[in-house]
Amino acid sequence: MELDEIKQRALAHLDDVSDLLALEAWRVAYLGKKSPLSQALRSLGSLPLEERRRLGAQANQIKELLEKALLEKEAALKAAEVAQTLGQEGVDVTLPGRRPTLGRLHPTTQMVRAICQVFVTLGFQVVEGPEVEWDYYNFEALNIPPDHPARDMWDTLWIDSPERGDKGAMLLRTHTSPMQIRVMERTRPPVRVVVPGKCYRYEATDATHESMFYQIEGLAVDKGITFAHLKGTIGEFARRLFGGERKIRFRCDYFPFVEPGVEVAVDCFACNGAGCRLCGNTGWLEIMGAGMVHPGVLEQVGYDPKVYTGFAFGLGPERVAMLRHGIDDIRLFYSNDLRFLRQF
Ligand code: FA5
Repeated sequence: MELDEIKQRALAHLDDVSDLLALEAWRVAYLGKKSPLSQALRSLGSLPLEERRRLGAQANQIKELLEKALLEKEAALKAAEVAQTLGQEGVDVTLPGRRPTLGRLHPTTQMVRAICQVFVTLGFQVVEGPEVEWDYYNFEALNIPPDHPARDMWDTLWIDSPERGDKGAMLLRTHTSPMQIRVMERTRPPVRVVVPGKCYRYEATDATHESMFYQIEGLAVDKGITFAHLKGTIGEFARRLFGGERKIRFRCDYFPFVEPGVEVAVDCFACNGAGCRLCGNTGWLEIMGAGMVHPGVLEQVGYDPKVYTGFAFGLGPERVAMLRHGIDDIRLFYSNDLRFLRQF
């Protein structure tokens, strides 16, 4: 077969190729070892020199041309295949994208941050501490020895641990007050800290009690700190968070690690103080315990109670969030109902 004829036939045949399988057959037929072109190239050796040169150059030119045409056809067939698949799957690239679902902070986290922010602007530093504690920090160093009746105030979840050093048994902290000791142990006065974190109590849940909840501890120790500083700080905090119209009540309360001790309550938002299910018909919602740091506690950490005095408080951010948003059941916070959580 004439070289020119081989070329014409190959190109004409290539036009009819419509898939990759047929293209492979074409390659074998026109560029394979047994193809007329390969045979022509092989037979060149038997020709006279002049003719060998002329036909050799022509045959190589055709080979290059066919190889190029093969690559182009392959690319075109692959592109057509992709376009067809997209068409079948109904992909419409002009459609607007699907908006990804955005997460958000849990209402307790939002509240904890807002409360800490108020205290930061009042000069307090934010620190955190362990949720798994030693008896020593949770009770003993806070003036609550093993057989003290005040232990009944905190229904404790004890941890059965083989380790039992000089700090007593292991437990889940029932309040954030152990951090008062941990902070004072490693700091010289003045001290001004707030400590947010989770606490655990083995108690029945109701509209205002959870077995896992947050507290924010506050501690200020310096020369000349009085009860007036405590009242002023808490009053300022309550005004910033609840506005001027909510009433704040300080009442005597007992905590072994403060003297005197108080319970701070805000008038109930749900009934405006008239009494309802939420406030247990008292008209008030307790949000924190507080008081002047007990001299025995200061001595325990090596502070001289004749030189230094201080105040401390422990407040419940869920209770504050309930007051702020009008939530009437604390159990909603941790029952993972997105209809509730999405509102914040
Ligand atoms: C204490 O835990 C003391 N450590 C607070 C304190 C700190 C007093 C420093 C003096 C000085 P109490 O058990 O009252 O106190 O808890 C303090 C606050 O934590 C409560 O006012 C309430 O807001 C919150 N709280 C307590 N128990 C629960 C609970 N089961 N569920 C939700 N919040 C709670």
